[in-house]
Amino acid sequence: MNCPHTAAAQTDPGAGTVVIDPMVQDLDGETARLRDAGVLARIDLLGVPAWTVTRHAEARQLLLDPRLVKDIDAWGLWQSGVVTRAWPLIGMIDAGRSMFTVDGAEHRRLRTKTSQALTPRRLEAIRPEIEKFTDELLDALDAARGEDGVVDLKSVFAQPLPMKVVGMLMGVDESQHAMLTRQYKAFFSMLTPQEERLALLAELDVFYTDLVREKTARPTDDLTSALILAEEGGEPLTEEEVVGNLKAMVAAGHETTIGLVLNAVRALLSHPDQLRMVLAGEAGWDTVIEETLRWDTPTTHLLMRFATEDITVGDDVIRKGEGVVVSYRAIGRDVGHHGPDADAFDITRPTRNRHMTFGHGPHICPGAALSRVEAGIALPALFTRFPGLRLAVPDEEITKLPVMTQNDLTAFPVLLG
Ligand code: STR
Repeated sequence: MNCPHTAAAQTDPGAGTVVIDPMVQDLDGETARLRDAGVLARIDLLGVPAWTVTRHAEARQLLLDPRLVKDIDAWGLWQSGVVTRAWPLIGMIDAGRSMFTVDGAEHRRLRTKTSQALTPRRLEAIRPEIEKFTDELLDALDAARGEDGVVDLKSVFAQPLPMKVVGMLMGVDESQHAMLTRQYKAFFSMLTPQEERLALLAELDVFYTDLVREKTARPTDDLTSALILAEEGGEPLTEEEVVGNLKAMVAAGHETTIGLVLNAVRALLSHPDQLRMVLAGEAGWDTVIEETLRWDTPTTHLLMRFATEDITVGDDVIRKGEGVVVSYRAIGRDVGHHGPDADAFDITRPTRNRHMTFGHGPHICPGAALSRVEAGIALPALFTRFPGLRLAVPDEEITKLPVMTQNDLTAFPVLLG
């Protein structure tokens, strides 16, 4: 697609380059093309060239390589002004100073408190609250049934649940959840004009900065307050750093878990024999969660890292200053790692737990355990309450949102049975 917003739009993607479709019309076809393009593939992101890594082993190696950094100032196309804030994907990279954008010792300083707050043990304390949110949303689902019995599982259940959980963790009031849901939907959608996206990011910055100032004046029992409070020996984070971490947590905690829950329900409804196994107790819900994470990853492409030196991968060289994307969907479908049937959903697959959907190395998802707890509560509760749950339309009619980096469904109409 030609992108009128970028200076790079004039350059034709070369032969062998996979053009990533902003409308996400054929995600499986695109994933197969990426896999066929090699271990490292050249991609075109709305007129901007980058590398992507499509294999498990090489992605693992690159994610451990300190020569790849997240600092946008290491990007040649940014330094030269070819990529500007007019590029629709810029918000995925230039997201302010936080644990998402910094490396090395500074990264550890920004991240430690967050990862410590999200260990499986610490999460046990909030399990009852997640169960309560789940029950309330199941009631809401029941009540939202239309005359034809149809209800959208996304907007009434899968979407509000993670927002409530991350809102509680970070101390974001319920009254703001609808606003945040609306803003993130517009942020991720490629149909949103770039001026509008930049405006909403600026509004969100004001919102989060106000929230951090409020918590600084009156700390409460949440992770945002914990990030603000300096502790003996520990170096306090600046206001900008707390704001950056807060917005990273809300954006990541909200958007990715929707995908995990919906994709798991969709996979089970389209593989009724496997749903039967789980309901009969022959396989655990954890097998469904792990196989969904591998097969239908919430994050399709993770933008972006930059080479601070030339890096050789097989026959290719990533030149200093070039950008590298990690294509988690292609990696989950790596036949070299998961076997020749990698494109099949199979909860009994031996490599089911050996996916890399949460990343690897220093930036590995700090919310991984939280998302597993959320899905581990939501999925069994949903199928226990509504054993006759089924899709209200043929599966082929379910569409993806026009979001290039996330794997997100437009809606998920169901009959509760
Ligand atoms: C969205 C915009 C913003 O304000 C802050 C961030 C930082 C964290 C990012 C988030 C982004 C986009 C979705 C990400 C998340 C971290 C994990 C999540 C990339 C850029 C994933 O999809 C894995």
